[in-house]
Amino acid sequence: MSNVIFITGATSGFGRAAARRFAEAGWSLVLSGRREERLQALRDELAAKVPVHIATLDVRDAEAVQGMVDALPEAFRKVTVLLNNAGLALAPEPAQKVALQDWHTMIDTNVTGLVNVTHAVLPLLLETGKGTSIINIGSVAGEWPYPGGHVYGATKAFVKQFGFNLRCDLVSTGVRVTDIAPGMAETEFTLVRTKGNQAASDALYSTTTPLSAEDIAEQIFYVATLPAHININRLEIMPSRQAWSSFAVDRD
Ligand code: NDP
Ligand code: 8X3
Repeated sequence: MSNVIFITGATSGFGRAAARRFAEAGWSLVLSGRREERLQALRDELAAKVPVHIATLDVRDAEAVQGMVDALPEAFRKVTVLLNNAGLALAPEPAQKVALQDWHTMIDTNVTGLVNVTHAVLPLLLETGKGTSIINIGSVAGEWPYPGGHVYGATKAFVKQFGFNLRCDLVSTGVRVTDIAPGMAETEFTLVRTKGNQAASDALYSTTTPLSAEDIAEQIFYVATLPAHININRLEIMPSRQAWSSFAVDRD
């Protein structure tokens, strides 16, 4: 029986690239996201190579998440990797200008959604046992503050700490936990963050060399396929053309 990866947010960016990378290696795929037509297109692309199960899912809906996991066909229940990737940033402006709803949407998706999926899939990982992994997509924003990061960075700090705490409880179970924390990567992330501003997205990425979705998929694959006795706790990855900046100081 082949390994199974369960991916949230498989319709775009890192999630879609990961689906392609794991398919190349013969893994069975459980692909979820809200945009059904994209899931269907990805299944059409990959189903000739590997078994693919698709499910439209909003990770914010705990009942729907549990229902989807309960309804997984037998061939997809022996989950080897849970890739908690679905997430988003909104409102890249100062905190004092941000609508409360945008903060809620980030918390509901990046925190509550990730917790919903982890809680529902964990029993399957425990059943599979040794060598399985929960791979959470955090961010450099979970470690390093920057202007406009407000709740987004805070949700990714939650992702990191939740993963570390999970490790403490899962240490004897064979289930590994990793926080993969990318820096700037060109996906639909900025298009979503700016609510559809393609010019802003192009401007951010076009004058530097960002990470690609495939770069991160390769790191996910690396972490997932390490020998069972190795756990990478946190993997922070930036483009070589991105680094930290100096502290902001308010002056007279
Ligand atoms: P994309 O916008 O390209 O992909 C985001 C994915 O998340 C989509 O597949 C989207 O699917 C899914 N998603 C969003 N909201 C929900 C929801 N409520 N329920 C289910 N799925 C959802 O961005 P990335 O690939 O860049 O983002 C993936 C992860 O990486 C996110 O957690 C992001 O925070 C993180 N990240 C991104 C970085 C970057 O610079 N790109 C850097 C560091 C971290 P759909 O809309 O179909 O539901
Ligand atoms: C987002 C990455 O570089 O915009 O998670 O903070 S960055």
